[in-house]
Amino acid sequence: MSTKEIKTACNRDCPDACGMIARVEDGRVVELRGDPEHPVTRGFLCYRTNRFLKRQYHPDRLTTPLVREGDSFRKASWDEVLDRIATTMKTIRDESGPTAILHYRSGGSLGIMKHVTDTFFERFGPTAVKGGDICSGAGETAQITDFGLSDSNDLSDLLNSRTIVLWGKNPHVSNVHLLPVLKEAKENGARIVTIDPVRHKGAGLADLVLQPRTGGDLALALGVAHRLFDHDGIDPETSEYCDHFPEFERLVRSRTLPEWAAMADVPVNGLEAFAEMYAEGPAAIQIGWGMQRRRNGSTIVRAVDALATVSGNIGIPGGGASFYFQRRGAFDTSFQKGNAVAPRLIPEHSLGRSILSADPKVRMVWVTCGNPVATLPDSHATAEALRTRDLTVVVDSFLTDTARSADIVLPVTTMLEDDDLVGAYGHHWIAEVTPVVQAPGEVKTDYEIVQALAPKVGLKGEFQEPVKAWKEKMLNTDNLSALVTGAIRNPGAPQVVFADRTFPTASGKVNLLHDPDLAIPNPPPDYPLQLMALSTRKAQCAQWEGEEPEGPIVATVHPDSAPGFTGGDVAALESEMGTLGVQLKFDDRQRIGLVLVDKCGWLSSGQSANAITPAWETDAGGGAAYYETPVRIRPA
Ligand SMILES: Nc1nc2c(c(=O)[nH]1)N[C@H]1C(S)=C(S)[C@@H](COP(=O)(O)OP(=O)(O)OC[C@H]3O[C@@H](n4cnc5c(=O)[nH]c(N)nc54)[C@H](O)[C@@H]3O)O[C@H]1N2
Ligand SMILES: Nc1nc2c(c(=O)[nH]1)N[C@H]1C(S)=C(S)[C@@H](COP(=O)(O)OP(=O)(O)OC[C@H]3O[C@@H](n4cnc5c(=O)[nH]c(N)nc54)[C@H](O)[C@@H]3O)O[C@H]1N2
Ligand code: SF4
Ligand SMILES: [Mo]
Repeated sequence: MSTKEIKTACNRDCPDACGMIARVEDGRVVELRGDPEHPVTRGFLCYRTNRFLKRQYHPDRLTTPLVREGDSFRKASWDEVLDRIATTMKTIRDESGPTAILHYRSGGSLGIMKHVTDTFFERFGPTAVKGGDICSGAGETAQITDFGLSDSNDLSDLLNSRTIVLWGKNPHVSNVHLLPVLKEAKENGARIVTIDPVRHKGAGLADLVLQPRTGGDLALALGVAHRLFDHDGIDPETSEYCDHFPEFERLVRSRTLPEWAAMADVPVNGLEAFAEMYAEGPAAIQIGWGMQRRRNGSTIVRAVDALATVSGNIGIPGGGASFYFQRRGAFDTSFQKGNAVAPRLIPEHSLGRSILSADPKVRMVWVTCGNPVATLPDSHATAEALRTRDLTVVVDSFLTDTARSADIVLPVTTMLEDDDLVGAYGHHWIAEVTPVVQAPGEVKTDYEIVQALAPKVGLKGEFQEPVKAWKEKMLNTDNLSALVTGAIRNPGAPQVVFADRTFPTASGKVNLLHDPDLAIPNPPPDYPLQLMALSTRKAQCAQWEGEEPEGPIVATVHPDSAPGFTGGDVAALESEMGTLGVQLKFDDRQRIGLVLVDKCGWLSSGQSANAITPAWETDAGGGAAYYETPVRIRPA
């Protein structure tokens, strides 16, 4: 028996980008564990990747290309499918121009090599691509507007904080490698505040818990700033490095502190307690990704940025308003121009309806690293849009909801078979993804698919380069060889971002929020509850590790949100878009008015919250306002 242990990295859409060690026996991975030498991974993986081998060796994995025949699929050869795809692509480009082809890529793998697939479509067209970003577009746009850049102090810098605010963030589920840092910070004497309308495990770490109304964070941030203005908590140098400071002060003083507290629906003494802790800095705010998926999501992040700035917490150790780490910061992908040259952007938050109504028509869609039918709002429209094109190609390793809507499905490698590089959006380390085992059957990597297709559409040259050449192009060679022995810290990443208090904005100063729309969207009286479909530790978005839930989806509510029902009841959850079967679970720690379910259940299992979620856009950045769907509970 041959046994070896190989270092690799996790490429999943997760802030942590863990270092992993794969134990391989006779060509089969028998164990995956966290790399103890990776300073962020610290030797452990999350619940879902600890179970990844179920997915790796799942009997449903696709091993050959599939071609639609009526309502089902037949197996086909690569030659057959690639010839058909190439012919269709060229015909559509001749007849309708490349804008009639949409290349849609999501976060199935955060590998940097996936940019090469984008490049292929750019060179062939450029074709249409998605516009906006449903995941983090609102928050990133907010931070770019305020600071010129969205980046964070080093993760370990939290150990310099006196106060850490988890603002709309659930690290026990979505960012588990933040937990050891938080625990260490606590041992050093830091206090933790959690601010989330949903009561989750993070509250257990906290010295103060606030549960504002959803979207009320804007008022909460301004209320805290109000108290800082009245209690000597403002950095005296603020006006030197900020634009719009007087307007920001006017905005903050346009309401009294109790009025801001009422708008946020938190007790006045809770807001005051938070402001007192925050004023005793350095104070770091960890801005969660969930909070910005709202119609006022970008404004909320701008208000939080402004609070962090005027309190003097930007550009200092232990401070910050951390939303994102520049995960591509160590890589040069300038060979690809992206949205700058794309002739057409199809808004991601409303992908299905936007394809259906596009004029001129979108005739072909290529989906890679994504399952938009399950994961984007308005699942039925997305499925219909994909089913009604001249050609829809889906590249995946499972017959997902999206693959089921395709004409051709191409089988792709998993992260244990791929060859790539990853950066993280939750820390500054980069690592190499190593193919630890061979792909089964006729499975190819995304790059191998492009390599095979390129000559058939008249693109040669760069797409015949080996992976190593691309990696070297994207990262300097010395670093590439350093990566073989494990992760390295991006040498260009700051320890403290904006330490010199100059900002890559037009004026070089922080652009403080000053003229926001203060309205907080409310559900209408006939659908008085709000549906929030949130991340679960059991799944990576719509990848359920072979444990897809069955039966009605569990909906957690405060008992007063469902009068006349009892916990355990099966009920119908209705929105204006349709009905979802749910089983009610009562939890009186939750806010009245919220309905909590796991995100990204499959449409084909009747579990898709997105089937009843309208395609609402965030106020900036083209995000999806996932968590505002007005619903009501009816007897089943
Ligand atoms: N286990 C697991 N981990 C994951 C994922 C997964 O599917 N499963 N998904 C990954 C992905 S795609 C991403 S983008 C990241 C981040 O994934 P997210 O799921 O965005 O994670 P969080 O940043 O924790 O944000 C969720 C929190 O935001 C809160 N929130 C929502 N609305 C509001 C509001 O109005 N105010 C406040 N204060 N809070 C609000 C929710 O109640 C929730 O606790 O995690 C990744 N990690
Ligand atoms: N209601 C609601 N919906 C949400 C969210 C929410 O909070 N609420 N969260 C949203 C967020 S933050 C995000 S980021 C999206 C995520 O949306 P998606 O990115 O669509 O999520 P996944 O289900 O992870 O789909 C990724 C697919 O890529 C495949 N894959 C994995 N590796 C590779 C590879 O190397 N190549 C190819 N071609 N495919 C690969 C996987 O098998 C999987 O089917 O979901 C969003 N949807
Ligand atoms: S999904 Fe995230 S936490 Fe889990 S192993 Fe991958 S990078 Fe680490
Ligand atoms: Mo995401």
